[in-house]
Parts: sequence; C-alpha cells; structure tokens
Amino acid sequence: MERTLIILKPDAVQRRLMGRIITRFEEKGFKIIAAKFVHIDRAMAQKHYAVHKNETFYESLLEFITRGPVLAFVLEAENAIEVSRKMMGSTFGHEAEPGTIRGDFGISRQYNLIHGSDAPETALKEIKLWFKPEELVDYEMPDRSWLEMGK
Ligand code: IDP
Ligand code: MG
Repeated sequence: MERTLIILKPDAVQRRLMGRIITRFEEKGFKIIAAKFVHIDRAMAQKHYAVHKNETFYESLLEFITRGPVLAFVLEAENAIEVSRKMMGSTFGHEAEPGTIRGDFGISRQYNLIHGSDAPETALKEIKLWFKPEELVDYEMPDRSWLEMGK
C-alpha cells in the first residue's frame, strides 16, 4: 500500500468542487485515511512549496495557496501516487487531458485545483508536514479484496 498527500487548493474550495473531486478518488477505490480543512499561513506555504523557492511564480503561488482554506487529505492505495497524479492531469489546466481533474475543471496554469505528491519520498515528507502520526486513521474497508491491482 502506498500513501499520498492531496490538497484541494483554494480555487477548488471557492468553486465548490471539493465533493466532485473527492468522489472521483472514492469511486476509483482510494481509501481516505486522514483529512483536514485549514487556512494555512505563509510559513506553512513556504514549507510545503520549498522546492519552488527559486521559481518566478513562487511569490504568487504562496499568495494563491494562502488566499483561502484548503482541504488536505491522505489517500491510500496500491500505486497511489502514480494513479492519483494521472487522475489530476498535467500541471496546467489548458494542457491537461479531458477526463482528468485539471483537464475537466479549468484552464489556468496556477489555479489548477489540486496538489498531489509526486514521488514516494515527497509523499512521506508532505504527509509528515501536514499531519501528526495520530491523525492518520487505521481502519478496514469492506470492499478491499475487490480492488487489488494484481487481480
Ligand atoms: P504540480 O502541481 O503538477 O506538481 P509543480 O511544477 O510542482 O506542478 O508546481 C506547483 C504548483 O505551482 C502548480 O500546481 C501550479 O499551481 C503552480 N505553477 C507551476 N508552474 C507555474 C507557472 O508557470 N505559472 C504559474 N503557476 C505555476
Ligand atoms: Mg509538484
């Protein structure tokens, strides 16, 4: 099982798209093991987007992600990172394939609705930044045996 951090960004919240996006992950068979609705401050945004600190869009990215509340959650599934990134679509809405979250709901480069961890090490680091160990909930889903990747 693999875990990934997903964030529904302020545009997803303000555009009332949270439910529709979460539904896609539920329908795909992901298990939600933690969730948090929070308006992050600049310091947290800087930590989350530290890898982008030298990019030209860094300042405006910090403004965007702190502009309103976000919904952060942890998904668990086999191959969770690759599968969720595929479902999100490529970074810019106008380039993302139709059928993906970014491809279906917008054309903006920055306001692209969703963040998802991009590699196992990133996922570990991001989950640790956003959640305390005790906030990750351990439970069983009854349909688990129907959702195995190798079957
Ligand atoms: P990702 O979210 O698909 O992993 P990254 O390259 O990690 O894409 O960029 C992080 C976020 O920064 C993007 O999701 C987007 O909101 C924003 N961003 C990336 N590139 C640009 C850009 O060229 N202009 C404006 N915003 C950008
Ligand atoms: Mg990224």
